[in-house]
Amino acid sequence: MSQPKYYITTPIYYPSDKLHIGHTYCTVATDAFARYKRLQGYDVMFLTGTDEHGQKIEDRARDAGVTPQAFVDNIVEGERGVLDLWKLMNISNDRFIRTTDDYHVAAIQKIFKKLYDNGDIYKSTYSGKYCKPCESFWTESQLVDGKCPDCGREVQDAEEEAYFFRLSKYADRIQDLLENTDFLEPRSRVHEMVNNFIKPGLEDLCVSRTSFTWGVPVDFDPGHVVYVWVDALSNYITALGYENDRYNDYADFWPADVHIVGKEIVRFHSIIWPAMLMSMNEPLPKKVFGHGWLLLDGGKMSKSKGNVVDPYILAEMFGVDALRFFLMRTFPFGSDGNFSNELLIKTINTDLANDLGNLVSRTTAMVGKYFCGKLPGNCRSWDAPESFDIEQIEMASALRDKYQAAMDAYAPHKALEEIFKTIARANKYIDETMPWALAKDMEANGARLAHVMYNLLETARICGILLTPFMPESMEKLFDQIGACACCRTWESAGQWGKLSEEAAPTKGENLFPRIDAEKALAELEAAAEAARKAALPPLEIEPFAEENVDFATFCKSDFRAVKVKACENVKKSDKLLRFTLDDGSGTDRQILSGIAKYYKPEELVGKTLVAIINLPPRKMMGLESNGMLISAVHTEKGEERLNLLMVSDAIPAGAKLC
Ligand code: ME8
Repeated sequence: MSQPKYYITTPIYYPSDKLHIGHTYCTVATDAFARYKRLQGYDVMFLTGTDEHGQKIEDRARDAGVTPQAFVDNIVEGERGVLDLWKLMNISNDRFIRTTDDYHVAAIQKIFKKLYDNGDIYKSTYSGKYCKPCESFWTESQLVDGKCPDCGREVQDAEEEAYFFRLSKYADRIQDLLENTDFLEPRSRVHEMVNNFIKPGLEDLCVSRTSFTWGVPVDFDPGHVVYVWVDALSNYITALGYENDRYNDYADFWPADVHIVGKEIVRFHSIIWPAMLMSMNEPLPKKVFGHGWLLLDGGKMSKSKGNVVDPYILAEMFGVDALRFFLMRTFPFGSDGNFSNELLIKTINTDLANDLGNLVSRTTAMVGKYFCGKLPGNCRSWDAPESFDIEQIEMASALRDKYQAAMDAYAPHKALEEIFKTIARANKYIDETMPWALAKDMEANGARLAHVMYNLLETARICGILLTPFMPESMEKLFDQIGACACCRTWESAGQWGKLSEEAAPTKGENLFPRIDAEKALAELEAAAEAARKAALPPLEIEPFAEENVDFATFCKSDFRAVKVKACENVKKSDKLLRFTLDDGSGTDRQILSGIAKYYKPEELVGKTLVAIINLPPRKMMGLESNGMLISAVHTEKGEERLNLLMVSDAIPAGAKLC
């Protein structure tokens, strides 16, 4: 019998910045579903990739002084780029598409032409706002305070020639699809789509642009590039070989079983994408699932807010599996959730180090201690089971079905909750059976103790199988420690109590999930976040320019002179002030106090020729009189204020006037 097929996708990522924990959340979830289906015996196609066209990328590349292709290549393939991150996170995608791949670009041109030939794409004019200096078109909603979001200057009304897709034609069919099928989940998203977008009237969609060039060219009308969402959404079929010869899996895998997407792009996947497929007469995906966002301090993470969480740092500190587990265990998949380092550490310590880790290490240690690592035969059954024996066995035996129901409902957090209830039950079972008391008289209680151990190992085995999609590497270690052979690591065996061989030889191995010292870890994370915040700051900032003019006569009143430093010392009891004794050319020493001790050592300034304004009224500081002010240049670098005293050539005599 041929294996059933299963096709699952993640959104393809914009490589405009490095990916953060929010992106990782979506891909880890999809990976867990893909692994779950493989465990069940499906022939899975799991697709992810990158969405590399559009004005944003073109602009970012220009800012970086590189070509758009070089820019995206660096974020996708470069060090700690998208590919590196998915490898680190153990993402098991079967295919990776880049929308700049030649086969995809050629297929997009064919798809655009197909929509055009079907009469669903027509030429018209797109009206928007235009910023002349930037040569950029903007929509009303993209403006910031009514001005260009890039340069802040005034914009003007403008029109550009563009192609439009007849989205309005499909409004009724899409409303029916959303309301009367389970195409879109969770259900709450259906109301949002219908009420916010369809009922107010679905407008035709602008699907080509002429104001930038970084996109797939419309081959029958030079100067136009295909709208980035038409390009991006089509990845789900071009990656299977639709309208190209690179792959040949369309017949096998389309329609997709599910597109997993974040909530803000549900609109594109549940309205525009089905309309495009309807126009092309292709089957619709079976489901779109819109997950929630990981929030930080109640808001969405974004590079511009400087509040992104770096998955590399977390994976390196806590381990890939622990991070994957935390993301899926903690946040209900369809809703938003607040990320915090405290929560991450608490979850790892409670669930993994305490509950699961302890269950495995205590059990394998006891088998080692009481039975030299080998249980006696007949340990599977027991003639006079206690109520807690029965409860433990029944709970573990029923676990797979409950888990399956939760996973099939896209509720991985519920599947994990069931597993951890079973693990908590097993730890309680140790307290109830008191193996250490039984071990005091092995002759009388050895068989009973062996049965208790078997029940614990068997519970760990079943939980281990069901945890594999979430923590693949750690569960391999768990299986090795409890002595589970290949045939009792399968999906089928997770539904069968008693599959672990009585011949199994458990060994206590390394600690699967070491306990985290929360205080130390939080301090390290805070230091790493601070370093990242600093790195994200603009490299150089200067004071804004004065808006008001001074008249020339006023300016001429300021008397700037070259002064030579005769002596310089720290002012007692002040960590800010330096006291300068200056030759200003008058024949009498001038004293100036300056709050620059943070920037200079007094001795390094002696002999230098500086600039001072000398006709400010005298001022007292720390009991000393200051007659004037030394001129310095101030700017900010990576968030830190820098100051440089203005020093001029020593050839300039003391007292020379600056004008
Ligand atoms: O949207 N929490 O790409 P993208 C949870 N290229 N998920 C988050 C998140 C967060 N804090 N931040 C981002 C795009 N995501 C398009 C997709 S598909 C044909 C084209 C999720 O890189 C976001 O919801 O901006 C989306 O599903 C995914 O990361 C990619 O976002």
